[in-house]
Amino acid sequence: MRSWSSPQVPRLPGRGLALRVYDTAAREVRPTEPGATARMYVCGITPYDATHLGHANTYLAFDLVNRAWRDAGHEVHFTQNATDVDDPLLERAAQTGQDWRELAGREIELFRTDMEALRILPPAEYVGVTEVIDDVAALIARLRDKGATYELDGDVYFDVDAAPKFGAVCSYPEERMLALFGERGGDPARPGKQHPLDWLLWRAERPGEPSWPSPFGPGRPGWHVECTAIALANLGPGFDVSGGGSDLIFPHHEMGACEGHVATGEWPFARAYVHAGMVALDGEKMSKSRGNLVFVSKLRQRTDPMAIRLALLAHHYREDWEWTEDQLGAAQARLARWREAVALPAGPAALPVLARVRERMADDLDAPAALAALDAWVESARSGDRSDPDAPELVRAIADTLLGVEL
Ligand code: 5CA
Ligand code: ZN
Repeated sequence: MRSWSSPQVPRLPGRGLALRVYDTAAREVRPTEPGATARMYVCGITPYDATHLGHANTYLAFDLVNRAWRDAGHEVHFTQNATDVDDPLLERAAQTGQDWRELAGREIELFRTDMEALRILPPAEYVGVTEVIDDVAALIARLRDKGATYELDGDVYFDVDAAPKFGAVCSYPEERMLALFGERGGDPARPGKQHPLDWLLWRAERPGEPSWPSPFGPGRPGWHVECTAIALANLGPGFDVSGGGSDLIFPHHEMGACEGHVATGEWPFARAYVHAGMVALDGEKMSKSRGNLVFVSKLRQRTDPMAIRLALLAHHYREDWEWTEDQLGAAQARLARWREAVALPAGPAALPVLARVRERMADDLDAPAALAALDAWVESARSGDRSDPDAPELVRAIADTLLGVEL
């Protein structure tokens, strides 16, 4: 489906450093080592109740990856899905008496508008799951041919014992896996399964639910295999970064990695698993099911989206943090100070700022330190250091290119 439009990204003098990020699977910060084209898959929204600040925080993190790679001289091939058919979406549509397709379409459109306003670079492919059901079914058939599946009352399951790498992404003990699987859409207690952690690949048609034809009969795909199929079809195995919020580590990215491995025989499925922290409100993770949400579209009615972006950038992407209104005020004040400073006819030399921001961002996307480097330049400019007439323009470009903040 349609992606969203891209902001301009100015070229900076010189070249950015090789990006290092925290890889959940390796449990350490490691260099990304992409080829000429870096490949990234970021899990998209389930389109109801979009776009809240938790979503925005996660997509901003991967936008910083995208920008750092480009600055380092890579092309970036970025793919994202929208989970436009799934249990919670269908439940919400039923509760509110809406057509599920209309609900999904409206929320996806709102998401696009929010992403554009936040200057998030768009994916080359923005893929709705309902557009590619045949591809997903073909991947399930491949898994079946490898002997990794079984049927239960017409549904198709992945047999966890057929996945030699199971656990390699999350490194969680089985007890924790079982608890999270139950909380995050899995069915550990379903009678008849061979193992409680076996996961659904194809759900046979139920009365009143949408369904598509497939080699396994009419039905719809399970969640994890959708992203695996979309990533494989667009990026191929061994892509550079698989991304999402930390609530996707298990089961979603663990199970997706196993599907990719068993289907292709190649490991790793993604070379790095990168996860953003969770944004909370009133002491709890912001989530659609709890309803404790702050929407980007609501905030945009009363503030510049660049202030929203700055408020998010003030937290390291891996931090779990709580949204409070005063953070928006602080970001608005920072934005105003920065804009005032880059409007001056000259300022202190900015090449050292560029070097510092590049260095900090290449080290696992240390945006708070990058903001501090720009703050320091802004304070010197405001207090009268006017030695370099080219500096304000360069600072404007640094903020835009590397942080996505338009001044
Ligand atoms: N459609 C699936 C991924 S295939 C999904 O998780 N959708 S979602 O709408 O629930 O979340 C979209 C993205 O936002 C995911 O990467 C998720 O990890 C992230 N996310 C959700 N809630 C928060 C939160 N409170 N803080 C930070 N990120 C969040
Ligand atoms: Zn996903």
